[in-house]
Amino acid sequence: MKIIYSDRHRLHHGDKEMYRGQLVPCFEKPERADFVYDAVKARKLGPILEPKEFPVSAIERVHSPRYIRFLEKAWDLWTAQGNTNDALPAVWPVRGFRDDVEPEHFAGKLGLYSYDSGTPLMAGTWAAAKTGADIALTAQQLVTGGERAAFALSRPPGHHAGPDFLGGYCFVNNAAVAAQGFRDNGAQRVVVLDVDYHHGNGTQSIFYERSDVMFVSIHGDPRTEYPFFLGHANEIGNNEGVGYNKNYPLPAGSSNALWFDALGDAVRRINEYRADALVISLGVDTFADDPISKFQLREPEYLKLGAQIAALNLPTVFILEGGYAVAEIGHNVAHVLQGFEDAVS
Ligand code: OKP
Ligand code: ZN
Repeated sequence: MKIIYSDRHRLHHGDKEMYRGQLVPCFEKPERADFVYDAVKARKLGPILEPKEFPVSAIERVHSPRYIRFLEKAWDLWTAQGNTNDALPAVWPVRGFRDDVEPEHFAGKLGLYSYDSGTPLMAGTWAAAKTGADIALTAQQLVTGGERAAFALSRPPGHHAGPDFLGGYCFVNNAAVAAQGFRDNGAQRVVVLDVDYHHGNGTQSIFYERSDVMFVSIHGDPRTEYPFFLGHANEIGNNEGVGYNKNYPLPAGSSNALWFDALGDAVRRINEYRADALVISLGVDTFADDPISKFQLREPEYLKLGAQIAALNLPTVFILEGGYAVAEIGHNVAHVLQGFEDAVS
């Protein structure tokens, strides 16, 4: 399959994130994409292509314009206050606070448009995030144009970014941008299947009241796992979207058998939905040795996952999300894509 990649991911290289009350080196770092690049290249999984550029309006199909305006100008506003280090939020409008008035002070703006203190923003963040969306849209357009599948090899990840907020290392929701791209290019029904260890709260929020994009996620139970405040089984959608959101929260430490039971049920539901296109939020922080996650997948499971995705028999865009066992992330991603390719050919 074709692989879409740009060096511009390097423009985003967070220094520290808040973790257990301390600022620690960011888990989400440029080397992640380098290892994935090396692995897909070594395995000759397909040609590696540069993204095309798309108008920002394509991103605003799933994110609010005022949020995107903020991302575009955030670094300039932050440095205008004399700051040179990464920006991290420290105050948020929780229950009962106003979110309709954008504060003038940058600390207030950043709090309004974020939900955690683990997602540093720097000079190149917007450029890297914009390129991530371009990569997702380039992959989607290739698949709309007849390719069986494509892989969007980008970072930072996107599935925690909601309609108007950043968080969880995510700024622009690449999977949502790709799903909307499919819709805007004629697909009637699109599925986003999120197999990252963490619930894709941003993607769920974007499509929660819609029946034309079904969101399905297998993840660590939010009672104990990040992002803690969304991802429960009883979140089934709202209004038009009722029945088109499906969560499989699994206990931290779950066996691979349990994980594949969930995938089997997800596959059955996806088949029933009769989608025209599929977007995979491909996080490999489900890996047994991931430093921040607690599932147990390894090579055989990643090959099997790829084969089961192929069996859905849908035009498919894979989007890179999490995976923090940096030295292994490339092999883990490559095994999913290899399992897919072996099953289609
Ligand atoms: C992004 B993705 C505590 C550790 C967890 C956020 C994890 C975001 C994961 N600061 N921090 O879903 O892989
Ligand atoms: Zn994750």
